[in-house]
Amino acid sequence: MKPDILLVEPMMQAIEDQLDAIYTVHRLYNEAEKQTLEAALPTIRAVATGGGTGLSNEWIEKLPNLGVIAVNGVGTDRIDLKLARARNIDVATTLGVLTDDVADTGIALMLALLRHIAVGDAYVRAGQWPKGGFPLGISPKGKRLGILGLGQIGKAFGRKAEAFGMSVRYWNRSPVTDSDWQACASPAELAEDSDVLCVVIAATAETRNIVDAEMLKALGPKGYLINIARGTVVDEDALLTALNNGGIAGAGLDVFVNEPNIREEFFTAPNTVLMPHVGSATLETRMAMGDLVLKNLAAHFAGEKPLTTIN
Ligand code: 8YV
Repeated sequence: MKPDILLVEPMMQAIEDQLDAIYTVHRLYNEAEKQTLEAALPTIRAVATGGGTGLSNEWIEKLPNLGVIAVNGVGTDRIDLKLARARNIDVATTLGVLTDDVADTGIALMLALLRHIAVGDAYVRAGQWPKGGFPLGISPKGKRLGILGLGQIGKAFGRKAEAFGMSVRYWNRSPVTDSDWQACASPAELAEDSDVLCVVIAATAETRNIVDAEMLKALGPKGYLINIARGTVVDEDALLTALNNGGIAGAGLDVFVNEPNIREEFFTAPNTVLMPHVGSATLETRMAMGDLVLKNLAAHFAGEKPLTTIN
């Protein structure tokens, strides 16, 4: 008998094939399957889900024998970790395998913003080139990069930005002992001391809207914001106001509140580059993430603690 698992959102076909070979997979993202799930709920001992999707308390309550939530990502902001612990449910992530690709997404957003890549592409396609007048870009060389949240991804972003000649400073909730970069005393001080502010901080109740109107003001009219963390860590009202009023120079955003149905004001906001939450979305990394999800599930069903349990 194959064990029953619940798959909340699609994974790569190659990974889903492996899941199907080992488990009876109930797909929550499949409307027809969702309707007939009731009978299987007590038999489900594991859930695989995405970082941006998580698992609601309502679903945790529906699964009395749940023992592990294997997250295909590193974000756990959509999972009540305390409730999971109280229920003896391990929450395991794909810590470590997506670091570089998420940081690369941030670098790509930054360069796209500074060098008008998306605008330039549209400009050439629209036959505007012969008319001239394409704006000059901004060089990253010699600019100050501020990293809000110096975890693995923040450190990778900083190292990559140094290769472009940027100087790095950061703010982190707890002291960082293994970095020579300058630590700033507060998020606002970091913003004030940055030309580009990269947000890579974990989304928690404490960091909700941490990038607020005050921080954007500190970043200033020449400052650029990059968000590769979660939409909820930025006050979107304040951000849209700052973009529209020239309060900041621009924003590169991979994450938003209420994805994928983001606020339509972003579609027309000036000096923005928008991506559909693709930080870790490369073939190689999604394969590595999927493999780790498979390993974490296998560990659980072998009676062991999943290696990358975080709660
Ligand atoms: C993925 C993420 O897009 O790691 C995370 O928390 O948000 C991303 O890597 C997501 O987990 C895939 O569903």
